[in-house]
Amino acid sequence: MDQKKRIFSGIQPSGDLTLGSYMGAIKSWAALQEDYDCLFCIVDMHAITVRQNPADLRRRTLEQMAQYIACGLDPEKNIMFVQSHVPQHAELSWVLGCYTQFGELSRMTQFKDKSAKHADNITAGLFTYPVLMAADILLYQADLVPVGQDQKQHVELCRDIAARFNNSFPDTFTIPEPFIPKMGARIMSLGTPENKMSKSEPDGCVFLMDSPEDIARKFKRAVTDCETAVRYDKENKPGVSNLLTIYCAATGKTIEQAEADFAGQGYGVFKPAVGEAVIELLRPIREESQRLLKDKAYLEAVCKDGAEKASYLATKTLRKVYKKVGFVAR
Ligand code: AQP
Repeated sequence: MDQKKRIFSGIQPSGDLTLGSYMGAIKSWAALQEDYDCLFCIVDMHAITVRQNPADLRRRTLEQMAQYIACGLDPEKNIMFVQSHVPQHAELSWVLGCYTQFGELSRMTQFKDKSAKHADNITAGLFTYPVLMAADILLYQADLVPVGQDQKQHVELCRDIAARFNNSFPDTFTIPEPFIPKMGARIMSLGTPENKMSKSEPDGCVFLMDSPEDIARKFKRAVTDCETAVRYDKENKPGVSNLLTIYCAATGKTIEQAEADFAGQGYGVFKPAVGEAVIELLRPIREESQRLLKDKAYLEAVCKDGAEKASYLATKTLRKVYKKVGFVAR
């Protein structure tokens, strides 16, 4: 029997998970778990590349595990773990950093964007973030990395680092491929639909744990335009197009069906209907997350079990890497 391909994927606990995190990433991960050998990580070490409140980071990490499970990721089928519980990520990151050029990291657009946003705190960690991401992937010899458009450059760099390392030390790393799942939708902010819905920018975000009342209110206030037609036109009608994308992702309808549903009805009917579809989509996820969060011992056990399984795989790679670069065996 063919061995399943391995996938590594992670989300930073840098804010509460949003509708964008779900529709753009977690929902498609859930569809992959049957056919692939998946590792789903909560990348808390990446989150501290910008300042975090420690109590919030701790709370969000456990909440994120509950939400992964509530969204349909199965801890029995996948390796689900917290990045900082597996110290090999930091260890491999150091070695890979010594095989990465300063110039390569300087060209990363996410570094340029984030350093502009956090101009008072441009840390070495923010600069070397892609090296840690390469370590996350290469540690597990992942074949595929599901990524949004904004992370594609980082996966390209990871491939370059792996190829360079393999060139000096053959057969060390699997070269991973970026993988853009078919179902992934890019969800924009409800307030500024030109920008991505981002969990570290709460304005215009719908969070997975929002109450139905909050969701309804947010959709009623969503920015649209001064026309009345519900029509998909990303260029000229970014707000309405984003709402249509959300409505279709929530209901499984096509854009054409959705446009037909609201033909001649105006935004006063359309916006609350999108809100309603999202309320029903998120209701079971919120309720199951709340149930799981009451069972802290279970969530901690999932994290512990995941870290042990991840660590077993990570140790094999790290041992090989240490030997190849010339470190004396412990
Ligand atoms: N709005 C979105 N639409 C579609 N996909 C999204 N993702 C995030 N927001 C949307 C996808 O989620 C995965 C993990 O994201 P991440 O948290 O590791 O990093 P990010 O993309 O930088 O997410 P945020 O919410 O914008 O976080 P901050 O503000 O902390 O940087 C990725 O696959 C991403 O595409």
